[in-house]
Amino acid sequence: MTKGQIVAGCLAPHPPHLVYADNPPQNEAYSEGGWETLRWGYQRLARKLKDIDYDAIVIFTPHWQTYIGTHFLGLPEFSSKSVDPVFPNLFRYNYDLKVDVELSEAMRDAASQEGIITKMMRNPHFRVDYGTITSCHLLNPEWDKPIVTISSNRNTHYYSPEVMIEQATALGRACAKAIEESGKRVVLVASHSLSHRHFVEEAPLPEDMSKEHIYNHSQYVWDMKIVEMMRQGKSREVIDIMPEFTEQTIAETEGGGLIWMLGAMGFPDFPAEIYGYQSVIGTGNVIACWDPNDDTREYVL
Ligand code: 2X7
Ligand code: FE2
Repeated sequence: MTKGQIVAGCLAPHPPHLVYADNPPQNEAYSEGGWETLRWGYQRLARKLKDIDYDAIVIFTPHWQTYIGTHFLGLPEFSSKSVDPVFPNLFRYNYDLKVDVELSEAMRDAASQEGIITKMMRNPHFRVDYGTITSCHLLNPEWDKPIVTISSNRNTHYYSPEVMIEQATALGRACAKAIEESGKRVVLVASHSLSHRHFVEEAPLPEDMSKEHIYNHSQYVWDMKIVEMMRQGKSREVIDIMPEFTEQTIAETEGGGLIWMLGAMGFPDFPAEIYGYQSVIGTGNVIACWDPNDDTREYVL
């Protein structure tokens, strides 16, 4: 069997506002648009992924929070309505998604061998979190690939950012090994924002772009520092300054997604493709892709 491989790694933020702004038939809310910089960036990345031959999407989300170990989706299908608990006015999305259970179990086994506590989610009534739904919808609106969601074990809160780096890196290594042995071609997705302070009051019209801006200048400066390092291929350095970045900007990196993904990819030293940066209700969001193929990697923005 040919070795499996990671064919792309995407940093894919999941503000539900982006799905709301798109008005897909699955979402019950209606909008007049908004956040085009991110949505157009997502559309471009989705077009790139269409040209890549791959079997499954593996996504790590900070909105499936588990306190005892790392959990993996473990049934072939999940369908329900996903409602954002903070923004139910924007996001009530009817989903029906397929899971690559074989790959999920293989990653779980590999993670267990690394000493990580794990569990398969076998409850058919489990509601898949809105981070998974939003990032997957925007990267692959056709939903024509099976996915695997991996939960975020709360290492940062329970222990420290340093322990999260250790654990999420080990998990990434384990997932990469399982992917290699599976023979499958896989897209990895870290679903989260960068800086994460957000306004506590919503504009009367959420998509009123005259009200949208980054929470404060220091959040912006931190985000740009991280984006610049991504552009320069300094993924290890991004991880090195992550504890301070996370603390200063309450960044959603605390969930471990980016660490997991870069760890699985062996901390790439090639430049990330940047597809867009924009604030959503004050948070900082970048869409980025690490394409390991020298022939297809682009300078996007
Ligand atoms: O989960 C989110 C987020 N990460 C960023 C912005 C707004 C809402 O939800
Ligand atoms: Fe989030």
